[in-house]
Parts: sequence; structure tokens; C-alpha cells
Amino acid sequence: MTNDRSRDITQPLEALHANERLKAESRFLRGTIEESLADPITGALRDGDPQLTKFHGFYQQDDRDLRDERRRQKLEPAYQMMIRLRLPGGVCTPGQWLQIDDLARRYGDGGLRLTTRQTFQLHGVLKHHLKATMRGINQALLDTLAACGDVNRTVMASVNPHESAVHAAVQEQAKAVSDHLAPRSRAYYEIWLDDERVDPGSNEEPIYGPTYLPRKFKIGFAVPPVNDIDVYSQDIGFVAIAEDGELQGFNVLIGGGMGRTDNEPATFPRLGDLIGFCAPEQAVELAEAIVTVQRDYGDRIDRNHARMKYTVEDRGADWFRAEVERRLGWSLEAARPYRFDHNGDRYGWAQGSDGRWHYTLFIENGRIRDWDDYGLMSGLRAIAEVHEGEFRLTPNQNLIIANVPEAQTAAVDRLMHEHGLLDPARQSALRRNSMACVAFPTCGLAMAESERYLPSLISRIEAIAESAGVGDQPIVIRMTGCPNGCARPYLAEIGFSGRGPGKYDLYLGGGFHGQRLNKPYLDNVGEDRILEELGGMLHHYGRERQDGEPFGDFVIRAGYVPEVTAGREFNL
Ligand code: SRM
Ligand code: SF4
Repeated sequence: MTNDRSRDITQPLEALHANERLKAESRFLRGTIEESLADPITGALRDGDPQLTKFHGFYQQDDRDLRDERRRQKLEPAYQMMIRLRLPGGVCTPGQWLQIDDLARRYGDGGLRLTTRQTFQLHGVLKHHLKATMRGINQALLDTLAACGDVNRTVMASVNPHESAVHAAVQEQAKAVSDHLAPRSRAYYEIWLDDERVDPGSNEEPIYGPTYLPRKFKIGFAVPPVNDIDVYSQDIGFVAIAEDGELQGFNVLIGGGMGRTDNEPATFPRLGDLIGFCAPEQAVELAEAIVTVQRDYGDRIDRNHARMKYTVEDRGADWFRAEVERRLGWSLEAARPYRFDHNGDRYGWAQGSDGRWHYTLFIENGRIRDWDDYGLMSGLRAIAEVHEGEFRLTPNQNLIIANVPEAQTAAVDRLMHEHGLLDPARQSALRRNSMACVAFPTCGLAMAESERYLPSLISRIEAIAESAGVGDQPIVIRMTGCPNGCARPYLAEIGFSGRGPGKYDLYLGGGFHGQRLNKPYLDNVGEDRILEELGGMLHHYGRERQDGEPFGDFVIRAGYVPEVTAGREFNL
């Protein structure tokens, strides 16, 4: 089946989604953002600008905990901005860490959020602090350009400390692809850094054109055997192929994605299709060609159907590959063998092939702040003040204190202990393999709690798992506050997605290394039912699991859910 609603070039703007017109008329992302910033009457941006500011890296939000009370008091919502950095491969220096920490304390809500795509978010920035915050980020030699919006976003890369040389080469590729696909519009620099205003003319964006992409676009590089970036969930997934410690090239997957829309069965998560192999020096050119095919053929009428996964699903991966090869003028080679064995992080110290050390630290749901009894943010600041290597944010919302010389490991250990960062009570096997998206109070799309609820639910599941004799099993549990899938819940062995206050859909059977989608098991249920069902299953798993059998495989073998082999089967 072909997607007749694609090809914006053949459609008048009026026939397309309203966002297409907004982009086309924005003068390459300028819109009325400067007028919005200058308006002192409201904490909000002008109509239309919140769509454009995503391309600049921030979302307009309001504090949903305060929404009803402010409405009662006839006040406008408590508007605030969430700023997301573009951080290819999740790498930053200790100096940059300290600057981001300063900005979060000065202009944000005092904390930081590590995301499921290896970057930082600052929440709670008021409109009149936006410019100072954006400038501060740029002064730290970081930026937020294209961290959100209908463009390619932060490019992910595996954080595999054992393979330092391959990892460094892959990191370089991730950065090159990220830089190449960044928007070229000068709007960002004019608005936030006061660069000279220029007439954008008609072709400020040679790759994207004036309407950019139909929808967001995501790319990730995985280094086997670690599938920490969930390579099958990316619009383009690159799987590094190495031989004798040297990068040979990449297998290429296209058309992955997680997002679903509530009550829209035509939307579904999908795993990417493997279309071939390319050499390292071909990756940038290939990524651009894939992006341009999606630019021209993606659906620009229905945003629920506009991700590249639907273009690939509707037209077929073979058609897509042929169109990419036609544009490139060369063909991909046959894909090479590879093997993943997990998609979680491995905690503690690990030594790289160059002899340097890396500590992977569990950060529950990526939230960093100082609680009354737990000084996580101050502890990390203290480490940043002495650390000489770099930090790496992981795709599982954790943090690696990376490239520590042998002589400095004791100092890092001491600081982690002093600040309580290694408290075993906060780090059971289940907890360390869990992720939750942000949801309330900042996410405007949340239907149920996620980050604020999962920790207590995990404590209850842990008690059951202990009594079933499987408390030490690293079962992958992920929760989101709505079906959009920001914590990639449809790849979890146990996945939850919020439907309403206190209610979740329960999914089971994802593959332990992110290779298989899970399947809906229960619809719209509360905690009692969740614990009752999981309790029965975990005891069954304790009694009958085979040696080394992951929970996600067991629930399929035991008949709780069927195996899903294609995205469209997911909803059945
Ligand atoms: Fe997401 C929208 C948070 C990773 C799929 N996501 C949002 C927004 C911006 C809500 C909004 O549009 O108003 C959330 C802001 C919440 C807040 O207050 O911070 C939000 N998404 C996040 C983060 C912070 C979750 C986290 O806890 O870490 C992640 C930021 C990643 C980053 O650094 O760029 C995040 N979002 C993801 C992922 C995971 C991934 O990319 O690996 C997905 C699923 C993968 C995919 O894209 O298919 C994801 N987010 C969505 C969607 C559904 C997209 C779709 O195809 O339907 C939306 C809604 C939308 O785009 O309309 C969304
Ligand atoms: Fe918000 Fe839904 Fe994403 Fe969670 S999954 S952050 S609730 S959009």
C-alpha cells in the first residue's frame, strides 16, 4: 500500500497539516519568537511560536500540579519552559557539567533531568530567563539547536566503555551526522546569541527546505554486544561492525519508532528493518539520503501517521532502500552478522581497552536534585570539580564518570560514598533495570503519573520478586505516563503506559536485548490488579524458568502473551 498523502511538493499548503503552513511561513524558524520574548504581560509565547521554539530546543509547558488552583484564582497557567540540550552521544566535560548545574540552580527548578536519549533537560525556566539560559548553555560550548522539532534530533551512541577505540570512532560518526543534519537557519543565532539579523532568502535550509521534515526524526549508533540505545526503535539505526578492535562500518536499520496515539489502532510501535551495510565514511551521506526520502514521501497531512516508520511500513523497506540508493548513486552492501546481549547498563567500574576506568552510576529515572536525605546533585557537582575525564549520559537515564585515570579512581569512590550515591537500598536489580518518563507535573501530554510513581511500584514488585526467589533477576521494567512511549516501554519485558489517573495498560514479553516488541496484556488497570497479575507470573517464573531464561521470553513460552513479529500485530 502506498501513502497517497505524502509528497508535500505536489500538495498545496492548505491541504496539509496546519504545522506545515506554520513552518513554511516562519521565515526559517524565526516566527514571532522575538516579539513573544519581549511581551511582559504574559509568561507564555504567542500562538504558533511554541511549535517553532521546539526547533530551538525548548517546549512551553505549565505546572500541572497548579493548573486547577490557578484556574480557580483566574490566573493564567504557571507557564514555564523545558529546555533540552543537543548532546550527540551524551558526552560532556566536567566544566560543562558545572555550567549546566549552575544554570539549573539559577534559572531552572534547581534540578536536572537526564533523558532517555542521552541528554540534559532543564525544567521550570521562566520566559524572561530564557535568553540568559540559552546564552549560558552556548557559553558552555553546548547548544539546544534541533533538540526537538521536525528535524533530526540528538544522535545517540552506545556507551560501551570496554571498547574504547571503536567507541571513540562511533562517537565521532554520531557527532558528524548530528552536525551535518543540524538546521542551517541563522534564526537560532540571531534570537539567542544576538547575531546580525539576515534576510533568510528562500533557501536557508539546503537539506530540509522551508517545511523541514513531516515529523521528528531520530538516529542512533549501537556498538554490539550492547544495545543500550535500543537501535531497533530509531528512525535510522546504525549497528557498528568491528573486527580486531577496528570499526569496519555499520549495518543500517530504518523505520523504527515507539510512539502510539491513544485509541488510534492505526498507530503502533515498530522495529527497524535491516537494509544493508555501509562503510564509516558513507554514514553521513547515507543518513542525508534517508532523511530526504522521508522529507519528500512522509505524510504531511496526518501527524499521527507522519513518522518515517509509517512511510517504511506503507511503501516497504525494499522500496525505501531502492529510492535511497537511487539518490546516492551507489548501493549498500549485504548486512554483516552481529549479536546483542542486553540493552541495559552495566553498573560499577569497568576498564577500557586503553587502561582508563569508567564508573556507571545508577540515577533513578534520570532525575538529579538534592533531596533532604540524598544529596545527588551536590555529590555529582563535587565529582565534576575534581574529575579530569568526561561524563557520558546513558540511554537508560544513567551517568558514566568516564575516562578516569587509575590514580583518580579512589577519589571518585570516596566522593560517591560520602554523598550516599552508592546506597544499596536504592539499587535493587529491578530498580536498576527500570526507566520512567517525566510525565506529571511538567509534561502536557501525561495521562497518568510515571516518574513520580514507578519507584513505589517497583518497591512493591521487588517484595513479590523476592518472595518468588527472582529478586536478583534483571527484569527490564519501563513506564510512561501516556502511550507516546518516551521511555521505550514497548521494548520492555514489563511495560506500563498510562491511560488515566492511577490506570495503566500492562505489556509483557519484550526481548531482553531490545530485539522484540512486547504485547498488550491488560488494559486500563490499577495497582492492585497489576500486582495480583505480576505476582502470579513472578512466582510461576521462579518455579519454572529455564536456566538463563529472561522474564520476557518466559511469559511467551508460558503462554501469557503471543510473540509479536511485526508492528501491526502489536495492537491485536
Ligand atoms: Fe518524548 C513528546 C519527554 C524520549 C516519543 N516527550 C514528549 C514531550 C516533549 C511532551 C510534549 O510534546 O509536550 C515530553 C516532555 C516531558 C517533560 O516535561 O520533560 C517528552 N521524550 C521525553 C523525555 C524527556 C523522556 C524521558 O523521561 O527521558 C525523552 C527526551 C529525549 C531526548 O533527549 O530527546 C523522550 N520520546 C522519547 C522517546 C524515546 C527515544 O527517542 O528513544 C520516544 C519514543 C521513540 C519515538 O520517537 O518513536 C518519544 N515524545 C514521544 C512522542 C510520540 C512520537 C510519535 O511518534 O508518536 C511524543 C508526542 C509527539 O511527538 O507528538 C513525545
Ligand atoms: Fe509525556 Fe507521554 Fe512522553 Fe511520558 S510518554 S513524557 S507522559 S509524552
